[in-house]
Amino acid sequence: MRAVDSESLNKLLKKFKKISDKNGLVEKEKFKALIEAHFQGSDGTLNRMILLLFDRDGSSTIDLREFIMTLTLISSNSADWKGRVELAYLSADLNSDGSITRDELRAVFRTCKKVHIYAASNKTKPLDSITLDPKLTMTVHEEADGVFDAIAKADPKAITKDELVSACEKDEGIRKKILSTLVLDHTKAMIDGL
Ligand SMILES: [Ca+2]
Repeated sequence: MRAVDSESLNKLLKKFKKISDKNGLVEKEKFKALIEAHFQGSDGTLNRMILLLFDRDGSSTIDLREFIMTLTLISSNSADWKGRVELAYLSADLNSDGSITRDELRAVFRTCKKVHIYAASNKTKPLDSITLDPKLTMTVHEEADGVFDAIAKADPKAITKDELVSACEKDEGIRKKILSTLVLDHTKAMIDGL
């Protein structure tokens, strides 16, 4: 992990203090409320994806160490694609069972499409007002399936972390698509706005 300068560390500490409870934790529900306020809407997959970026130990709460670790990783401009692919892996394994299924990847792609529409509207379209029509849903699923089928090797039903990392290493196209599922900029903006 790259070192954080003390100024940005102080900033992060202040933000964390704002949102954490008396036990020094950010509860899942509190975090969910922050996400829904930022995106002006409720999307279960998005809530889960962003929580998973932070909640490394799966405790459903975010502690200071997790908060700083993830934001440092998000903020670093380094070309550490591996670290980012690992984040993409964490947030796409929606049920945290250690692999990504076709349905999980489809759900992630659908949510990312909605987030892209939200961002492209300059945030004038609340996330809650965005639905994908059947045709667009099919297109998004085809895109997700294309990535899934290119990666799934040992088990055609699920992608492991090793498979994901190695596919991203070999194929820049896959890497780009996987990295585009990360909602890091939005997450950073959400925290910056606290
Ligand atoms: Ca899973």
